Amino acid sequence: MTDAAFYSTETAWCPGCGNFDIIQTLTKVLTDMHFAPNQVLLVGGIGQAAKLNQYVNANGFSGLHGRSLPAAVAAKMVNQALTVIVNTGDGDSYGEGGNHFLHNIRRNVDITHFVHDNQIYGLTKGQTSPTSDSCGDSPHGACNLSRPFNPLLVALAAGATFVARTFSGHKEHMASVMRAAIMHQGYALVDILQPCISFNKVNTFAYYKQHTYELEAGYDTGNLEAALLRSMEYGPKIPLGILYQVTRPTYHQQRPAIFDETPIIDKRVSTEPLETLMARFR
Ligand SMILES: Cc1ncc(C[n+]2csc(CCOP(=O)(O)OP(=O)(O)O)c2C)c(N)n1
Ligand SMILES: [Mg+2]
Repeated sequence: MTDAAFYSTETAWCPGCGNFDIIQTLTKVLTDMHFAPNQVLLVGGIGQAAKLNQYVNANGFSGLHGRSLPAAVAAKMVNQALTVIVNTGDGDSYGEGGNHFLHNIRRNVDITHFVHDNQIYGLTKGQTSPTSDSCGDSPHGACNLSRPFNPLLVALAAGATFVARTFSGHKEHMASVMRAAIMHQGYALVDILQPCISFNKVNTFAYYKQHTYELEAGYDTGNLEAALLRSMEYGPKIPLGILYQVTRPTYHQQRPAIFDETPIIDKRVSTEPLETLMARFR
């Protein structure tokens, strides 16, 4: 199978948008990992990034704004055989979906969360998002009078078992991080720096190229303190790579009585006890 099996070309994205690099890389990774389209569920909320599932030939679900994670978690709970991947924006994930972000991390459900972080509300034409730079650093265009949100630091503090960052302009790096995140057992967050060429004139392709660096070979992904320090590097130099990865029991593994090898959707449910009960009220 080629990645064309996953990819359909009609999109509503602006020519040059970083979302194209993300969709091309993701479909290639899924193909290289030998997934068939029916084995994958792609989930989004609302926004330009969130539309990705509508352009890929796999199972898809578009939820309400900020509600991609509850939908993804629910799907995984009833069908653990599915590979569930969320693709959605920084606004959808960290703003409107902030509470779901925090508490679904704690559950460690085995899903992958790719946040297309263009540091702006793209679909609604350029308002400030939680990750927009502070107005002190970036007084032009959308900027935060509030303190910018640090998703990697928050995810680490909430107990995420896989925390990474990549850049849509480095396709090979993005592919390797995506692959590792999909293979990870448990919740995996990948914050993908992504230029919004129409509305974010500060955090451009050139800006990310200049301001990012890859974690050095030998970096210890099991060291939480080191990961916390790297997650706070956001300014002249932003680290790219897997900041943290540990093995911890997933939501399913902690509840073996409910989640055995047969997914809930394949379990036969007998209505007999219910019918007997209802018969008493007739
Ligand atoms: C409940 C609700 N509030 C607000 C909106 C308007 N709205 C649609 S998309 C969006 C922001 C999307 O930003 P982001 O998640 O960063 O995605 P991007 O378009 O940048 O990829 C907002 C505020 C909405 N559709 N529903
Ligand atoms: Mg955005």
